[in-house]
Amino acid sequence: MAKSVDYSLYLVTDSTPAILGDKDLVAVVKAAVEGGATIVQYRDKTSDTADLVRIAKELHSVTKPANVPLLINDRVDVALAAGVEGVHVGQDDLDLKSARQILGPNAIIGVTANSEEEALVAARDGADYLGLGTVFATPTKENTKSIIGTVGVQHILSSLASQGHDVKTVCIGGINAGNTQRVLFQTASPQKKLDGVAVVSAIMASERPKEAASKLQSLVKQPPPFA
Ligand code: TZP
Ligand code: MG
Repeated sequence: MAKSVDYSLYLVTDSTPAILGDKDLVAVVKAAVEGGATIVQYRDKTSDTADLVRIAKELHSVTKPANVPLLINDRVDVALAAGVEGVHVGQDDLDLKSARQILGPNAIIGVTANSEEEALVAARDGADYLGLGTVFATPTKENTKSIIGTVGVQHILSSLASQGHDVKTVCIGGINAGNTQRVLFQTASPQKKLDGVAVVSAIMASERPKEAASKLQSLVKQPPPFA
């Protein structure tokens, strides 16, 4: 049974000065949630374990009252220790089945997939959602394995549908207010469309994260003008 989670505007955090600037991480996430982010992933590649748990708990204190799930990037142990709703794992992280064993059936577990094969395996193994991408090249994550474009995302969605998988999907990489509607439109097939878009810099780098989230949320919900 699919969990009832709104993936429409998925915020992935970034605490690096190049993106966050001198803003406060928790304040930005709070503003983004107020603006319309529906799910948040705490992604932090530099803090030590104790800080990760502490910051995750702080973020949870702003996401939980809003009923917005908080997931932790990479680290199942941190998700467990902080008592958040789930994790997002990449292909090189703890495997999905082990993450599920540790966190249990109610946890939200997402997996990065940038090929049809990765997507089908993760769907088969019980991922709640897939993060598809990288869609467009982005300075936020330079060492991405491959840029798959909207064509690549559409291909994966079609093969998931043809194999009967109802796993939820978002895409990530270079998504912003200027291309959100086009991405949703160009990746959709009659059988399956994205459940949302995932963004880092479009919200985290904004001086007005609440407005940035609100704009993105309205774009995700509106049919594109060229449909
Ligand atoms: N995974 C693939 S691309 C990416 C991640 C975490 C970064 C996306 O950042 P932005 O700023 O939304 O392009
Ligand atoms: Mg990872």
